[in-house]
Amino acid sequence: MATLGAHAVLPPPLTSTSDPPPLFDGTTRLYISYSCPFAQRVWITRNYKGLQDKIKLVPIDLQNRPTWYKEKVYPENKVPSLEHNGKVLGESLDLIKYVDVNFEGTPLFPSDPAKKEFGEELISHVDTFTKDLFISLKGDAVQQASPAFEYLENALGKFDDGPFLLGQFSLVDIAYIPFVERFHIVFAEVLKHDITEGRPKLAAWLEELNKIDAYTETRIDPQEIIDLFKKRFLKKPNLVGRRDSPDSVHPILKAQGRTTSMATLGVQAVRPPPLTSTSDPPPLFDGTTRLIPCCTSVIIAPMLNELQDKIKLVPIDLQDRPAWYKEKVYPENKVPSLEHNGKVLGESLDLIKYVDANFEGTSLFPGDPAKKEFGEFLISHVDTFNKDMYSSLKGDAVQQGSPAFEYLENALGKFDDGPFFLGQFSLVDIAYIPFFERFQLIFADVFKHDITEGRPKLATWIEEVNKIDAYTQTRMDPQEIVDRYKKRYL
Ligand SMILES: N[C@@H](CCC(=O)N[C@@H](CS)C(=O)NCC(=O)O)C(=O)O
Repeated sequence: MATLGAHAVLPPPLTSTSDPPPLFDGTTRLYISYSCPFAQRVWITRNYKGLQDKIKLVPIDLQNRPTWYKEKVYPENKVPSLEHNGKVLGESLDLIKYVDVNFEGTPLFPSDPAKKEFGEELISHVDTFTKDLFISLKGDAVQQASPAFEYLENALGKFDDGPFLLGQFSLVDIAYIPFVERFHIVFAEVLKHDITEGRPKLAAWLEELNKIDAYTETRIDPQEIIDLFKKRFLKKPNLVGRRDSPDSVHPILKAQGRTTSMATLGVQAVRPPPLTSTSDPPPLFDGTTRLIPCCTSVIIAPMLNELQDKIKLVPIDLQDRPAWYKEKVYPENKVPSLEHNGKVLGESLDLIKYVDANFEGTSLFPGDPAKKEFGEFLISHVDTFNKDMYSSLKGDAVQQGSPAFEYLENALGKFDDGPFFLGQFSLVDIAYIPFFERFQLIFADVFKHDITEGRPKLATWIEEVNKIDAYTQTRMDPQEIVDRYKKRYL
């Protein structure tokens, strides 16, 4: 991800075994910890004013702090601190003003008296604001934190010459954002609550801030924030309870147009339970057509064709696979497979075509030669698409995944008689959607990146696909997808 990529070029933190820098040699040094929101304020200020060459960043490892930091640099032993002109200064709110006034670069505090006064008021309120947020975590966080976010929403309405707290970007935004960023992530991930919901100004503010490199370069991995909060601030059982509450709707579910969680949809309830190593085999080759499904793609076709009665769904538990599956059903021992007319067939891309061609119901592949050709081409590309996506997860995913999504965006421009790849919904959409669904979740959840941003056709496509019951019925719980991916790929 971009933010992690940025860290790659940043210096490693100094630890208890690191030598001190040549102190008081005339260099201006900003001591920070990469994960400290207070330090982040000064770091953003330095970046925004373009002072990268003037103020040297010295990250230290707070968990394994060098003793010379307290003894020789900053007796308070906290970050941030700034070594400048033979002195060391601390306190982030003082430091952002100090850097703004004493260094070159765009001034970050307005001179207009009304803005100045309101700016001072907001800055003097920020400690109360953060304290209220931290306290909210001990109770019903969503409810108790609400006044703090409402305060910001109201403050954002004060000046209308820009989306920031004083209209234009200023030290006030810098004072608030490191904390809002953390609570935004934690509320979304842990409490399944989007703090920008019903707060359009807050939403716009975050969106605009996320366009400012000086800030985005200072962000840390959201997972690190979640882990830290879980460890330090989120031990209360009522919060853990909320996580699994069937009433809470994951923000990404909402983004996908779902208004209720999987649990309340009862989707799992109507699906037969997966067969395990202790389950008896079904009465094989008795004339029943059985589909052993995997990822959702191959289930969709029968659903859409209303073939539920014709094709029996037999899920198996891959983690605890019945031995008879390999021995008697499908020697490849993979899913999906289809038992039909005394034979067992495999390979999802072949199966979707097979089901489409050999069963009744709406045809899912167009007869038009141009569409047919492009459809075949897109289907033959889906494995490459997936491979590219999986390898992007190993690097700077947002950047490396981009060409694959651009490919889809372009493909969606080919036929204009509908929002799908071949205009109307077809096997091509079915081939891509299960993977797209997963990557959309992972990118949103892990990399805080909306893959439909700047890709209007892709946004419409996913919106339209999400209206198709045959597909939505096959979706898994997003949290399960995210957890699995994190464990396996990230
Ligand atoms: N009020 C200070 C707070 C700084 C602060 O608490 N920093 C934390 C890291 S986020 C720290 O250095 N903690 C180390 C300690 O307290 O020993 C400021 O705004 O700069």
